[in-house]
Amino acid sequence: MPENLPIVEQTLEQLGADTPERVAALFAKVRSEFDQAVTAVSDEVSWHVLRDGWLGRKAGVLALVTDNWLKPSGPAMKPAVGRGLNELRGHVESAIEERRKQIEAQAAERAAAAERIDFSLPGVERALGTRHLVRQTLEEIERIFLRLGFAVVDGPEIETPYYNFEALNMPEFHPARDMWDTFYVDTPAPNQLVLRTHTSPMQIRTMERQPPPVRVIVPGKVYRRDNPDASHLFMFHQIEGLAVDNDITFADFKGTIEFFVHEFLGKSARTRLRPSYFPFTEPSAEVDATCIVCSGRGCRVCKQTGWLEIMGAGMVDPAVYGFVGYDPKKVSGFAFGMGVDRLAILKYGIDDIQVLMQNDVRFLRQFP
Ligand code: FA5
Repeated sequence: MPENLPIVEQTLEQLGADTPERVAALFAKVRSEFDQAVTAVSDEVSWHVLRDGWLGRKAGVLALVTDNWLKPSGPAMKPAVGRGLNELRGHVESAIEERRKQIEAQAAERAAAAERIDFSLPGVERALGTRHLVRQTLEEIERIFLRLGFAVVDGPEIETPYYNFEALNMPEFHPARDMWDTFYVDTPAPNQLVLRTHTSPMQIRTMERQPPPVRVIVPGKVYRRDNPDASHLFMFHQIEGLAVDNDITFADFKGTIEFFVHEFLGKSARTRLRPSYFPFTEPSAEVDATCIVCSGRGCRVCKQTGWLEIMGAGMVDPAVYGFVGYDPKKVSGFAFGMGVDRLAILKYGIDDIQVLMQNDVRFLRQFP
């Protein structure tokens, strides 16, 4: 109950209101108190206080007027009191309702103003993403081989042992399978699947699909159970190369690789071939490039040798042609498989291959 309205705590008798005029004067006083109170209401909270103070069932002003003025009054005064009370109630209820609408409208207006867009404000600058360094390297290598007339093809990352091993001249139990520590997919025995350990299965799939001549590169992910260290990942990228035609020689291979290394690492980079072994090439070689971190002087990245191995390669073993229906007496060719992640760290002088997979934006931002 509003503090400045003690009159509603008293009866009409106590107030000495014994004529309809005096009663009307009392109602007028109450009404003017209310009018002041309702204009002072400015928000939802003070509106609730006003409503409870005036319309509250037990202690609201109107309830007190009913209890203290109307109920105790005798038949002579009752009609005047009743009329006064009805008028007051009608006025109070409609004014309170009116005020509620005003307050709601004001709140809605404020919310709309807060949402209004100021087109003159400067925009929020969003950092543009960049292609990952490995992807950039893949694409750069692709461009070099596209210029040499190679086509780019894709292949599945989940392979059958037939393509990953057998057709590459490694029958079951062939010891060379141990060269690649393999992830096996959990499938029932006769339908064994592996995560490809290299991109070489695509040599077979490509030759199965088309007659010679073939000139393709195959970029993609490969998987091995290798322990990660500064030069090893268990998921990395290779680019397979395959060129098969009537009279391709080892000299063609050397020329192609030298061209590639000069384009990719620069004219001062040199290559060397070391004899090696792969079941699907004969002869086989490993290709080293001069370490560009130390220009061949020897450093941590090249383990003090001055050279970094960048690919395995060789002339396609005639036995492989048997798996794809090519005539080994008519065709010859070379194949190679290069480690893209290794080439990326070599080119950019990164001393730990694992940063390529950590996706630390502070690292990635250095290669816009
Ligand atoms: C192969 O995978 C053969 N398929 C390559 C090949 C293709 C030979 C065609 C002949 C003809 P190798 O296991 O050496 O070979 O891997 C090729 C390259 O992949 C390596 O030179 C190296 O650059 C890269 N590499 C190998 N293991 C890892 C690894 N754990 N992490 C990152 N790069 C690797």
